[in-house]
This record gives sequence, C-alpha cells and structure tokens, in this order.
Amino acid sequence: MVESNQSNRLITLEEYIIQGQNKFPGATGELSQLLRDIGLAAKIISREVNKAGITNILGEDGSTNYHGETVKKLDLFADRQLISALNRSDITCMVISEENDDIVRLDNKGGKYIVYLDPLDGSSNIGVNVSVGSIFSIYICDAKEGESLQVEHGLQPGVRQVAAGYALYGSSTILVYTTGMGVSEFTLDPSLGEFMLSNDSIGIPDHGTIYSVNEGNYRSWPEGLKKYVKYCQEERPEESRPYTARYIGSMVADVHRTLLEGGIFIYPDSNQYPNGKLRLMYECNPLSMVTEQAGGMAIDGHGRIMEITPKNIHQQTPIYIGSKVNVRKVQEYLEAHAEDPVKS
Ligand code: AFP
Repeated sequence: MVESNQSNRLITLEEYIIQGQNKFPGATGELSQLLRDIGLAAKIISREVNKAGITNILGEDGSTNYHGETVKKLDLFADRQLISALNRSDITCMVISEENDDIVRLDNKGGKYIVYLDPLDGSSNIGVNVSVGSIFSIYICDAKEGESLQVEHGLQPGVRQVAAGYALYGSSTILVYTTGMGVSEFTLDPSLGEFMLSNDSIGIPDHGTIYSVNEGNYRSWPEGLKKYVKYCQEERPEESRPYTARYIGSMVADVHRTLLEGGIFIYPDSNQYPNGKLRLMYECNPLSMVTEQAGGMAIDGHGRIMEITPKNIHQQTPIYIGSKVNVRKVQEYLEAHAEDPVKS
C-alpha cells in the first residue's frame, strides 16, 4: 500500500517503484530497473498501436511464428521494442518470446534475469481496433558463472516467477504488475507521457457473474465444461444466474476484465487443441501470478497452472482462471465428468 496515495497525490510508476524498493534496504534496484525498462517499451508500443492505421504498420509481416500463426507487423515491432528495452541495462541475460522460436541471449553476460514475453497478445484483433496487450514474466537465471545459457535455464515453473504483469492498450493504456506483494495498476497519462498509479491493490471478487470462453468450440469441449456452461446459463436469480457471457479474444483483455469484475476466463483442451491453445510460459503463468496475487485462482483443469513443470518454452495448456468460487465450481464439474467421452 502506498500511503501518500490516500491524499490523492499523483504517483508515477517511477516513484512507486522507488518507494517499493526503499522498503527493502538490501535491494539492488535491478528488478526495479527492469520494470522501468518494460514501462518504457510499453509507452512506445502504445504510441504505435494508437496510430497503427495511419502509419501503414497494420497488416501482416508475411511470416509465421512457432505456433504457425501469421505474424503481424506490430507483433514484430512490439517484440523488438521490448527486447531492445531489456538490452539497455545489464540486468536481463535471456529473453524468450512468442515471436522467436529459440531463446534470445542478450549481450549482458552477467544479467541475472530471464524474461518471457508475449509482445502483443491478441494481435489478430488489431485490424478491428480491439484491445491488445504485452505480457511479461520474470525469473532469476540459475546458470552458474561462466556456464553458457541454454533453454533449460528458462524451463522453470510459474511459482518461481519473481514478477509478472502486462500492459493493456485499450481505451486507455494501463500497466499492471506484481512482484509477489499484491497487484498494482498504472494508467498512462498521454499528456504527461507517464504511467500514473491508478490502483495500488487490485482485488478480484471471490465470485463473479461473467463467464468468458469461445463457445464456437463447444462441441469438442470436455463434457464437464459443457455441463458447467449449462450451469452458468440456468435461470437461478437467487444465485445471480444466468451469468453473462463476454469474450474479447485477447486473453490479456479478458483476464483484465475478470480481475476487476470477477468471473471466469476459460480456454480448454479440445479436438483442435488437445493440450489447450494458450501458452504456459508467456500467457498463462504471468496472468496466473497476477490473478493469484489479486486473490483469484488459475488451474489447467486438474492442478495449479503455476505448478506445471515446463518441458518446452512454447508449451500450451488449458486454463481456467478467475474468481475462486467460479474456478472451484468448474473444477467440480471437470472432476465429476473426467471419464465421460466427448460427445461431439
Ligand atoms: P493472437 O495473439 O494471435 O490474436 O491470439 C490471441 C490468443 O492467444 C489469446 O489472447 C486469446 O484469448 C485467444 O488466442 C483467442 O483464441 P480463439 O480465437 O481461438 O478464441
């Protein structure tokens, strides 16, 4: 909590980070610098996203990424901005990004942090002006001195994240992050060019009345999920049902709404995506850390997302994330129908 905020004094991201760092006399300030670097890249990406239509930066780059998805020019722009911001200070040794098949070793040999990035989540929505975002996840590199950096150094479970967050380029640009002590939100004031503290303790409601899932895939969902969604749609006014359906198609925006309003966001396994579609390391783990820090839950249908041992930097996972009551309820349905064959 930042006390001075109660007097309505505006606090910049910079000040907030320094205040947080001062609470830990032994802190080196490196993580603070890393967060500031990400904040700077987010401002530059925000500027380009906002004028994408007029600068001919909209559109496809002509290549595909690791997942076989068409790469947008803005995906690459965001990727380059974030990587060059992280290369500015000697703190990050390795970046792993959706847009790069392999790990990216930075020049900073002694850098202590590994950063995972989804540089522009939801980018297939850019052409229609829907919110997109940049997601980041930060780990300490456990390579020994002199040891060359390998993929394996990046394969750490989400519980080892030291910080995680996202920038969301929506009707306003916001930066949300956690270092494991709650969740803070900053809003970019374009006239000042500064991220200003807008919420120093985001808390997700324990229960919400919004469910968020791509129902186009209904026929190949696990049976437990089909039954849960029917439960959400039942007329039970005394329990605030039927719930409302909302699905943007940008996970970062759907999860942000879930944090503020409560409810659940789901991307399950299906015929098309037997292991789920969303990426464990740069989508699900960071958004799970933020959600848990705000008081919510995130599971893959069985266990906690952040306890999954990763085997591949681009691994996918099913995800059920949001308010505790909603996530526990869907888990009950999934467990009760785990053996049911999928009826499509
Ligand atoms: P893009 O970044 O390619 O637009 O993908 C977005 C995303 O990874 C995630 O942000 C969405 O929740 C999800 O895919 C949407 O997937 P569907 O279109 O299959 O619902």
